[in-house]
Order: sequence, then structure tokens, then C-alpha cells
Amino acid sequence: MDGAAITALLSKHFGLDPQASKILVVGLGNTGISVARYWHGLGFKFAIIDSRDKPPMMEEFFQQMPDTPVFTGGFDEAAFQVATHLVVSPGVSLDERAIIKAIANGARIVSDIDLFACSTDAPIVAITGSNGKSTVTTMLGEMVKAAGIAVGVGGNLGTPALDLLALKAQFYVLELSSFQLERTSALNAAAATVLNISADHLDRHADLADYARQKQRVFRGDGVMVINADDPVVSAMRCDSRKMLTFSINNTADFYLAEQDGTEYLMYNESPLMPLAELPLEGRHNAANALVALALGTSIGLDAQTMCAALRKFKGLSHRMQRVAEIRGVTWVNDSKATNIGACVAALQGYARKVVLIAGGDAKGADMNELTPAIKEKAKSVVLMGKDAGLIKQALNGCVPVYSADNMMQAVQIAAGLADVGESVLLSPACASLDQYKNYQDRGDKFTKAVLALVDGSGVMYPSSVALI
Ligand code: UMA
Ligand code: ADP
Repeated sequence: MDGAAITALLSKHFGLDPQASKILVVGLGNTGISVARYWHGLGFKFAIIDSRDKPPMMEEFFQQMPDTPVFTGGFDEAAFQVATHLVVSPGVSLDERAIIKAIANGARIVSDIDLFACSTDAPIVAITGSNGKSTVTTMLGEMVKAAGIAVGVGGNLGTPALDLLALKAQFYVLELSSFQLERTSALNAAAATVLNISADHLDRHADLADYARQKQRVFRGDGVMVINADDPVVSAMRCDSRKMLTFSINNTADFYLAEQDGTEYLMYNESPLMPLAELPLEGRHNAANALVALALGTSIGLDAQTMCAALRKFKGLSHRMQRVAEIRGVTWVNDSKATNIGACVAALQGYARKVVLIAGGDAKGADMNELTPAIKEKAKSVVLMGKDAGLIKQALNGCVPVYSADNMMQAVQIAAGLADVGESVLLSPACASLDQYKNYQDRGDKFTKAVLALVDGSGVMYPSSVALI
């Protein structure tokens, strides 16, 4: 689309005008800089504000757009009061006082996803949910690539949406978070899904119902709805007047699992697509991920053979159920991306034999009691670390032995002393990492390093030598 067509759409949806609008970009992180580049490229004037003293993209911004006004070190309400439009980065809550006052003053909220939707004619597939977004987004991206179609893949995962526009792709696959969706109103995806709903980000959303409502916004418009028939909250979002495809790992749906002659298949209607065993990913939840990717791919016209070929090659993403090593008969699995209860429960449920679980971190306001049944069933012992270790211990109430660790090296050494030959040690924290680590990758990397150190003979701490918490 050319600049004039984009400007016309921005005017239609948001009353944006290159001359008259006073645009304030809130946040100078990855989203903020992508938004700044977008306005700069389109020739709109804007200012940018970040509450931090030294936002991460400050230097890059000064280099690329030295003449644009920047405010840092707080949210100066005067800057918000003159704004007609706010493009608020997802890390910034819409409940910020300055934002509430600006909205009361008539300012309109626009998201980077809105800007993206107004700037391309190419079909968009939008993927949200509590868990599996990055996996399904990447899987589908690989399927589209395998079909020889130029595709842009990003959003909450990897490249910010607006930076994908430079690709001039024929298709876009976007992973979207609840924060991005709550401030998006112009998206009309060709196909969209809410993968599942379980408690997450309750420090930012009023309650689970509000969180689910924000996720549901991914279905706005008239594209194909892809519905998880196993998830009651998602199933309640279905709209029977819309084009729809369903998936399930428990029952018959449009895309489902079925056994034929002793082999379990990924199925579409009555047809077997490929044996589940050919999917090179651990965990039952990844069967659901493959089914939803197939459903989304089908809804945009990909053929089954191409999609299955891409699935067979898909080895999964780092830090999600990733086998790190087998040491003295014990398998070590890095699921550091399990930053909420749902992901940890899904990981545990994939095991036939009980595991040693390493968990803990920042619970983000979630009710840790919801972890207890899965841990009781699937963990022989738990090593806890991080800010909310105490909450988990309290929730477990002595149903399994619990050990405490100050850091990852210690957690791994304790776990090494607890796991027997043939068992697994699973890092699946059910919590965010930011209380102790830079991010989940850093946490997963430290786990891997500590596990590999076991091979160097750095020693195993036996439970008797550490205090029970
Ligand atoms: N911040 C301030 N003051 C500001 C602006 C930001 O303190 O003025 C803080 C925020 O509170 C947050 C951090 O800075 O702690 C980053 O916020 P941001 O909005 O600047 O983040 P970006 O760098 O733009 O990254 C965001 C997504 N981050 C969040 O939603 C927190 C990235 O997802 C996403 O990849 C990127 O946009 C591009 O689309 C990350 C994420 O953790 C991976 N997402 C959450 C998740 O997956 O659970 C939702
Ligand atoms: P997201 O982008 O939604 O965080 P990821 O694909 O990065 O999703 O996976 C995050 C965590 O959720 C990992 O621990 C992974 O093992 C787990 N997971 C992946 N898919 C599912 C699913 N369908 N249901 C539950 N947990 C899942």
C-alpha cells in the first residue's frame, strides 16, 4: 500500500491527520522504536515519552530521528494533555494516571497492531492464547514458507509487527499478547485463534474474565475463527454465524486425533493427515499446536501435504520442552518459557513417569493452588526458587517433598541428587523469570549451563545437605 492509501485508512479508522494530529508514542522499547520509524517514514509529526531515565532504544532513536521531541524519566502529564492520539507500547498499562486523564481529555488510543492493519493489504493470521503462541506462530510461518509464499512472522514474538512491513510479504503471521489486543481495534484477521486460556498477567488484568475478553478481541472482523473445542473459555467465544474451524485432542472436531490400525493420526474431517509420532516435539500439548496450525493453514488455503512436510521438519523452539542432556540416565528438560501455571501443567501432563520439577519465580498474581493437582500427580519432588517460592510451597501443603534453592546452579545440583536413573528433571517454573533473571532465555541458559556442569564432575548436592524450606 502507498503512503496516501495508508493515510486515508488511518484517517478513516482513527481520525488521524498528518498535519493536525498530535501523536504521542508512549514507550521507547522495541515497539516504541518501530512505531517511531513508522511515523517518520510516513511523514507524520510525533513526540515520544518513556517513564524510564534511559529507555533501551534511546541511542538508536537519537541516531535515526534526532529532531523528534523525547521526554524521559517519568510520564509528564502536560505531554499527554496536548495529545490527540496515544500509541501506547504493550508494556505500559492503560491504567497509568496520565493515560486515563488524556483519554478523558479526548485522546484516542491506537496500537502498533492497528497501524500495521491499516498499512497492508496482505492477509493476516493472528494468534493469541495463554500458551503455545510462539510455537504455533512459528509452525504456521514454516508451513507458509514451505508453500513458497513470502511471509512475515512476528509481533509479540521476535520482530515488532510494524518492522515486518518492510518485507512486503504476501502473508503475515502475528503472535499477539493480551496487552497488544486490549488496545487494538482495527485488526480484521483473515484467520485468528485463541489457543487456550489459563491464568496469566493477572497483575495487569482485573481478573481472568477481563484477560479472556482482551484475548477475544483477536476475533474482531469477519475472518475464519479457529476454536479450541477442548477449552471451555475459548469455546464460549464461538460465533456460529462466522466461518469457523475447530480443533481438539480429546474429541472429534474439524481437526483432531484418531487411532487407525494402532497408529494415532492428526486428522482433518475423516482423513488422516500424518501419524502423530512423526511430529518431532515432546508433549501432548504440541499435538494441539500442530492441529491448530493445520487448521489456520487450511483456512488460508495451504495444502495438507505441504503443511505436514513442514511439521515433520519442525524441531520446536528453544526453552520450550527442550531436551538439554541425558546425564547418568537422567533426562534434563528446559521448559523455562513456562511462565504461567497452564504451561507447567501441560508439561507435567506429558510425562508418564513422575519427574523432579524445578519451579518458582514471579507468580504475577496467579493462584498457585491451581498447580497442586498436577504436581501431586506427576512430580516426585519439587525444587523451588525465586520470589514466590513460598506461595508454591504453601499451595503444595506438604503433598510432595519440597527443597529450596537460592540460584539455578544450586537448584540443578539438588535436583541431580533427587532424580533416579530413567527419570527426568524438568525446569518448568510456572512463573516469570524477571525477579532473578534478565528474561526466560537467561533463566533457561543458566539451567543448561548448570546441567552441563554436572558432567564436568562439579558435584551433586544430596538433599540431606540442604535445608528443607
Ligand atoms: N516500560 C516502562 N516505561 C515505559 C515503557 C516501558 O517502565 O515508558 C517498561 C514496561 O513496564 C516493561 C518494559 O519496559 O516492563 C518493556 O515494555 P515495552 O512496552 O517497551 O516493551 P517492548 O520492548 O516494546 O516489547 C513489547 C513486548 N513486551 C511486553 O509486552 C512487555 C514484547 O513481548 C514484544 O516482543 C515486543 O513488544 C514487540 O512486539 C515480550 C513479552 O514479554 C517478549 N511479552 C509478554 C509475554 O509474552 O508474556 C506479553
Ligand atoms: P507463548 O508464546 O504463548 O508463551 P510458547 O510456544 O512460547 O507459547 O510456549 C510457552 C510455554 O507453554 C512452554 O512452556 C511450552 O512448553 C508451553 N506450551 C506450548 N504450547 C502449549 C499448549 N498448547 N498448551 C499448554 N502449554 C503449552
